[in-house]
Amino acid sequence: MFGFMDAFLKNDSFSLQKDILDHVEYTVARSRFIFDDFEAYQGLSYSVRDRLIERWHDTHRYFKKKDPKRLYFLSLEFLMGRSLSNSVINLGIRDQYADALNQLGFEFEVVAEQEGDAALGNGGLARLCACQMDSLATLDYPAWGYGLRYQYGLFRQIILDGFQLEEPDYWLNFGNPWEIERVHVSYPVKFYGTVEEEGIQGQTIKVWIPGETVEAVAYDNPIPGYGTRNAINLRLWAAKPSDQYDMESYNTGDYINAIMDRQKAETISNVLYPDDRSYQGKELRLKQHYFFVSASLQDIIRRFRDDHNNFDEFPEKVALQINDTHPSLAIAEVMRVLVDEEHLDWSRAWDITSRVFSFTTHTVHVEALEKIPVDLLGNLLPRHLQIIYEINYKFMEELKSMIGQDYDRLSRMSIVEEGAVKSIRMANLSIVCCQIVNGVSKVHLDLLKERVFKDFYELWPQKFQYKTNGVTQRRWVVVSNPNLSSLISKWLGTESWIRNVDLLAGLRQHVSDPDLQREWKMVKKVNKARLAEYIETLSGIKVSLDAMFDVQIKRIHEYKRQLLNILGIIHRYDCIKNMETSDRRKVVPRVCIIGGKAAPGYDIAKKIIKLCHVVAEKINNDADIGDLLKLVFIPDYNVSVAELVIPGSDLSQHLSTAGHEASGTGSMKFLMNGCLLLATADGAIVEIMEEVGADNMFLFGAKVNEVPALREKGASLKAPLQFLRVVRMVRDGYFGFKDYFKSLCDTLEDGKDFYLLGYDFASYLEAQAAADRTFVDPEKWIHMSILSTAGSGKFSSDKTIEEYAKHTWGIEPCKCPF
Ligand code: 26V
Repeated sequence: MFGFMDAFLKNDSFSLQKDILDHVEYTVARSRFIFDDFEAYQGLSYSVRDRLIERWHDTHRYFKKKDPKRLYFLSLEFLMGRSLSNSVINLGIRDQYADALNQLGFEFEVVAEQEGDAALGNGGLARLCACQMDSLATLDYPAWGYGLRYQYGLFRQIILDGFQLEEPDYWLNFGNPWEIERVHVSYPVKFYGTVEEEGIQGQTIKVWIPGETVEAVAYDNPIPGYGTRNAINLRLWAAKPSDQYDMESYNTGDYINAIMDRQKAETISNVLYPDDRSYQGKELRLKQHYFFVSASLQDIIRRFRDDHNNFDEFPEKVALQINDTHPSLAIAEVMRVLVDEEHLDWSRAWDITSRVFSFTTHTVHVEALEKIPVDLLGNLLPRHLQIIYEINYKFMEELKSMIGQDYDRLSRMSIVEEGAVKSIRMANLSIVCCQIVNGVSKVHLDLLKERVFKDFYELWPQKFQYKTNGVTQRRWVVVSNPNLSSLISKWLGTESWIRNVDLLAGLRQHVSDPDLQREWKMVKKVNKARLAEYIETLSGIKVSLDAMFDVQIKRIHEYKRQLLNILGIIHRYDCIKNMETSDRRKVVPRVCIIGGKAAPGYDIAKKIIKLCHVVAEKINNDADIGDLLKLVFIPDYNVSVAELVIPGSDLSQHLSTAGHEASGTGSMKFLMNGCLLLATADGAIVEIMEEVGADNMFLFGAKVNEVPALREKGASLKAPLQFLRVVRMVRDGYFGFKDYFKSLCDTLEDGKDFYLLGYDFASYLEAQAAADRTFVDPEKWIHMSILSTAGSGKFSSDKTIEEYAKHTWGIEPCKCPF
């Protein structure tokens, strides 16, 4: 008899080999007798995809049968990185695949290296979503991710003569085995036009007569959980021309131009905006937002309607998470559907809408909050603008009844900002509508309450919560640091920590065991060797494995203070140069590694990259210095570079001026990998201190509550002499490019040093000296390193997701049986 389970694909080595070869031959269309590493990657990936699809189908059939409340996670950005290793590990068949590949004459690691990164996001916010998707799948939550399928992901960073250049990331060039195109899942998305009034059953209703239609086509990306059969979906939308245009095209008589016009529709999902600093009112960007929101909501509502016909049940069955304000047009869109299409009265529609949405903000920077010019919105989405005005009118009335005629406060809280460019404040819209507004760390919530959203907090304190960010230990330890992963499992006597991260704390009881310490050190050494090899291939620089590998990798921003790091390196260089040769023996050798992209229009950030290169050039070629100090800039930092660099680092730096980093998640990845942190007490670092103990880290700098008063002091806040000296070296052209660096040095002058590099410099150097002292005591260092990993459990995205599920979304696990 052919049983149900027999229908599943088999995972023995022979079946896997056959599947890989079949895909090489029939999907990739290469001969099964001659194919290269890349074709092996393709064949392998398609065979993994088949297995993902099986689980995906079962999971969705099961969700449909059980009809639990579902979470829909809306984000304009997801930084997924590579999928192959993560997928086979989560499916529990990595070793079987490695063996099958071996039999075919290939090596798993080499084949996995063929995959490019899916970089559909800028930085922290986008990678967080990727980690959270992994946790949602692993913890069996009935969740969907929705995003945009950009054809061009985040630009590739090229370094030419030390300057950053941007190249397009046409990541789909070589195909993408991880997605499934759903030609039949598509929705029309409308733009422009006018709003008219119509009478229906004695009532006047508003009717939007759109002027342009674009089709949104779904591409599904299965996300497998670890240790479960569940595989959830990340559905990304691509824009295609709509058929509804055809008649018009024929009528114009200009066939070729009509086709070209239709083609323009595709530009909507063409490119990811690479600036994560401030929102510029660009029509294309707004179009992207609405395109994404409209398609996702049509899909969500269609699914809801399959089993329900009363929208009062909507909040019981649906949770909509808006990731930052970028998807917040969804609020107006749900209102439009309920009022205009479902003909619910306004207050019933508002009651439903305000119970489905929750909102997480990822910044403390007021200038990064989205503001959409009213003219732009009114032209592109006239009905939505009316709805937002109506929401605001009702909110203002309610507010007046609560706080009276305090016009300053009313205007601060208004969704509509008056001024030279009248705009819609999307954060205000989101706060007014959502029952829960989340920050991403404890400190972030404090800042939201005291500064960014103070007025709202005073009005609705109960709305404001925080869920400390987390990262997935599956990707950041199991996939990227397999040696450490095996070591942890060996010492804990179980692999269960991969799902139950609290178990990591069990390492504490072995922290003084010399065997663990030796093995721990060995793992680090192997990872450092791998990183050193990578550095040599990239830059030709040979680095010593005995040196401390000191790393700062993240987007380049003034507030993240890569400049402080570089000035510290110049200081170190200067000290070594001025030392007696005999004293140089006492210097702790360092390899300083910096990596990160600057937004293409961010001039100062680009200068910081150039400064790093000229300083590196000088130091690395100075025969006096040798192995005592090296500086390496790693170009084109992305998720897979992080996977290589993090396991191989000893120390990592998180230098944001206190009060500027909402959370920070890079620090958590280093922590899990046993790298020590040198950091300011900012964002989630404050909570990391609570978990691993301040004496297991190197902390420095002004505290969050000290920063405003320090800024008040302005020019009277004098920087220390060492600081003035290194800045002067740059200013005077010691590293060349004197004129070019002038504006960068100007940002550090007394009274202009907004990010307080001068003020924090002395304590930064002290923290660096403490790191040096500790490094020469390897036993102490390893001790701190083990305790870092042991204390990292709280920063797993599993924890974050459980909190969201319980306190924000109200969803329960729905585990698909085998
Ligand atoms: C912001 C903006 C602002 C306006 C226009 C376009 C645009 C595009 C992307 C972004 C995202 C920046 C926000 C971000 O990545 N925040 C980071 O979120 C992390 C996850 O919560 C957090 O750990 C970082 O501290 C925070 O900077």
